[in-house]
Amino acid sequence: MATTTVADIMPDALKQSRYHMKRCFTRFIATRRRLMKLKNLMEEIENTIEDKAERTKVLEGSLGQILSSTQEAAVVPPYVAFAVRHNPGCWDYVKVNAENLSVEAISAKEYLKFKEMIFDEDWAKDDNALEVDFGAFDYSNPRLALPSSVGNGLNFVSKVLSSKIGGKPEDTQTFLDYLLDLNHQGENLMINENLNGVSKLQAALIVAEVFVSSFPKDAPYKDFEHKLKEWGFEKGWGENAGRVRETMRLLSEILQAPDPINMESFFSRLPTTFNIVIFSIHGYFGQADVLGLPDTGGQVVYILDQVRALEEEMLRRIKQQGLNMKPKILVVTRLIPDAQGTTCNQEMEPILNSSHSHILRIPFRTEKGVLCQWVSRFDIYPYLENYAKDATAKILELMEGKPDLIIGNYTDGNLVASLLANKLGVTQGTIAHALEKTKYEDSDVKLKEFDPKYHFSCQFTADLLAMNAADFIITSTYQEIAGSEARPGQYESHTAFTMPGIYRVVSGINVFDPKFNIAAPGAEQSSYFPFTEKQKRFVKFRPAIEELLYSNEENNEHIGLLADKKKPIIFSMARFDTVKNLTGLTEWYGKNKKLRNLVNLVIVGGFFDPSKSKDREEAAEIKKMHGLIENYKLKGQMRWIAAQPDKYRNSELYRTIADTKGAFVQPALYEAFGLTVIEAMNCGLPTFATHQGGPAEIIVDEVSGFHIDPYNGDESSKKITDFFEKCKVDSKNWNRISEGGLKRIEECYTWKIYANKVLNMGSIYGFWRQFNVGQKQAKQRYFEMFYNPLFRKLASNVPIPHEEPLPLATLD
Ligand code: UDP
Ligand code: LCN
Repeated sequence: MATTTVADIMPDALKQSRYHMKRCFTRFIATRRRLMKLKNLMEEIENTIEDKAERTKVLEGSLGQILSSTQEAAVVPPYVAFAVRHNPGCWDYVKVNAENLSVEAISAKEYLKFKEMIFDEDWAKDDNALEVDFGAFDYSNPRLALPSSVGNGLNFVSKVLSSKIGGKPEDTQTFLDYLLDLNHQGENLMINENLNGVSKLQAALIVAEVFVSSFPKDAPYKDFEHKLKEWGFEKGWGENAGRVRETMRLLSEILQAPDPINMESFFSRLPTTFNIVIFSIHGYFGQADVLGLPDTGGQVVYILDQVRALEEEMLRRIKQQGLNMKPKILVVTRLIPDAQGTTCNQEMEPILNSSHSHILRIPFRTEKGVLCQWVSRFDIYPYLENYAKDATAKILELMEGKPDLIIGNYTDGNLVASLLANKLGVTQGTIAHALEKTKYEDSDVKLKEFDPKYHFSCQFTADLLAMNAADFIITSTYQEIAGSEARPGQYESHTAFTMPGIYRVVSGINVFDPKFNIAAPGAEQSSYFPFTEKQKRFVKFRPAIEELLYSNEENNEHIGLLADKKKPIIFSMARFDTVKNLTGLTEWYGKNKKLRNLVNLVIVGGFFDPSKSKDREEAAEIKKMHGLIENYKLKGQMRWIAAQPDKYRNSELYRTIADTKGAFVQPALYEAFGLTVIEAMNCGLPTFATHQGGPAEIIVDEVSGFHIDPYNGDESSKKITDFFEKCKVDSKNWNRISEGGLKRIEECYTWKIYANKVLNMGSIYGFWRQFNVGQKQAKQRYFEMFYNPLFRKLASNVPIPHEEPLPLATLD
């Protein structure tokens, strides 16, 4: 279907089954549902063509192919408009006249209008309704073509850059100007004005390389610094003669005939990044006792581990460059005066196990003063503009100048990062973890229903602005960008969508944009290491863990008992959200007698008194869990432990479960990435994880763990049962999966791999910006046009809590 469109093949396909299709389309029109998902279409087809053999025949061939790739259909009689996704990122839209089955290709815009007709007819018919078209600025930018290359932007950009540098002289000059500009607080690095021409640089490199070769490889830079400086070379080439020579050779080769491998390697050596700012604003951002507080989960773990990894890699690179400056990383978050016993009311906090990284907290300011209490991430928008202003001043003061790289985290952090990066002209990366849009079905077109509670009009606008402003986007998985065969990606869902009454996005983001890069996080390996590394084990936690799992007492930390202490344990740990599906797992276990005989169940999460939860979803889950324990009489085989904030103890808990020859189960209905999955795998604990989202990519089914279907409990619990039955007869089975998991982690999921990739992105996209100056400026203007009249207005509709704010002076 790559060259022929759906509009080309659908007429014939319909003709071949005209009788049945006529009836099906009549039924589509007759049904009261106007926005139909694939499952609804199939149900209607099943009800219309009752004979199975007949139906199978109709659904064979191209008609079946089109229907199975259909994401949804909008029914506006006499038309049924189809949105067909034949490959990740590749969509076709058609409208079919239900009366005569004529087919016509339509644009994304026309399709969106069909949807709007269902929810807001006046808006759909308004010829002057606001349309957003970020694609209009991308005319000159190269794009990836293959769905399989999506998320590999760095590699693509290196290729494009090498062909540019080897091409027009003005592009080579742009490269030279970039090198001439490299400095640290005004001090030149790499080259100075003496080498301001390409041929001058080439000639100097030849002489310098011969000169440096006369020194022993380990001779320090200072031994030959003086001579190099005379020729126009500054510090930054390397710490010793060997390294300097290699870097010079790389540059000579690039200037002679550039190639992407040398480009990437040269850019990874360039001294470009010393100061980084990371915005992670919402939630309780702290280093202890915060996990499990509202809006506070894996993102905090991710940012703190990310900082440590980036700092380590920056220190390594700075040393190799022969420089002695110290890197600085600031994680900028919100200061919450009413800190609920956490450190979130402190302005500055050094990041543990780092030497040069800090948390900087800046309060939310309103007209009346400083906001004391926590606010939900959904209500955060009215404060962000002042926040960005206050943050800018403080960052410039603390860093004694501009940062080299600004990274945003989640919608709020990304918007503030964009405001700051635009203002200061600094390279910007964004991270989303999980975009909210795909979490709630039809959250765009049903805006009127969702907006009062979630303020998605603000959130989707902020997301759209930030993803377009960013120089590069870091994602944890492919599915986050472009989904899977069956399901559109989180970013992909921002390509074309509509919020009736506000605006219609005809081109929001393109998943083939080379700004997308997959850099998966890791788990901090000094805590999460294999259970077999006996000498490293945190033995001091043994008694506490023994008590937690096996004591006969029930208290406010654990309820339920494990009568047979010899059985392996299946273990799960998560926030107590509905989507995490811990109650689902408990029910699967409760129902499966075989599994109950084979293993015990341990769940960590939440707490036991639903009346103490501020979160409606959490309270409902707690009640449900009590009900399940009761109904399935689980006491004796199950232990429910309240949320555990100590990561060191938790790591030992994973390992203790591995000692029992148990398994970790992550049964979420949807999981964006799933840090617990890689934590368990790092500890050598065989893992069963949801196939909905990130874990489907992390685990290779039956090699490094297992995929389970959270919507099919019987099948999933059978898969777990089969594993433990097999382990009983073949003891090697458990080890095979444990080792497979560890191997997978080493190959793909470590913070070292992550930090290396992200710093390379900072360096290469920092240069890539120079080639797109005009386009970037135009986009920035578009950003401002949107931000000023539209986003500000939307944000001003979000209510500010009534509580008395602190007067500003109180915090000084
Ligand atoms: N976690 C924890 N104690 C708990 C529940 C979770 O320390 O009681 C940690 C867990 O070890 C992991 C993070 O919180 O590091 C959860 O991250 P994940 O990506 O699995 O889910 P999220 O909460 O971000 O949706
Ligand atoms: C948010 C989530 O929902 C998880 O799936 C991720 O693992 C976490 O952030 C860290 O990226």
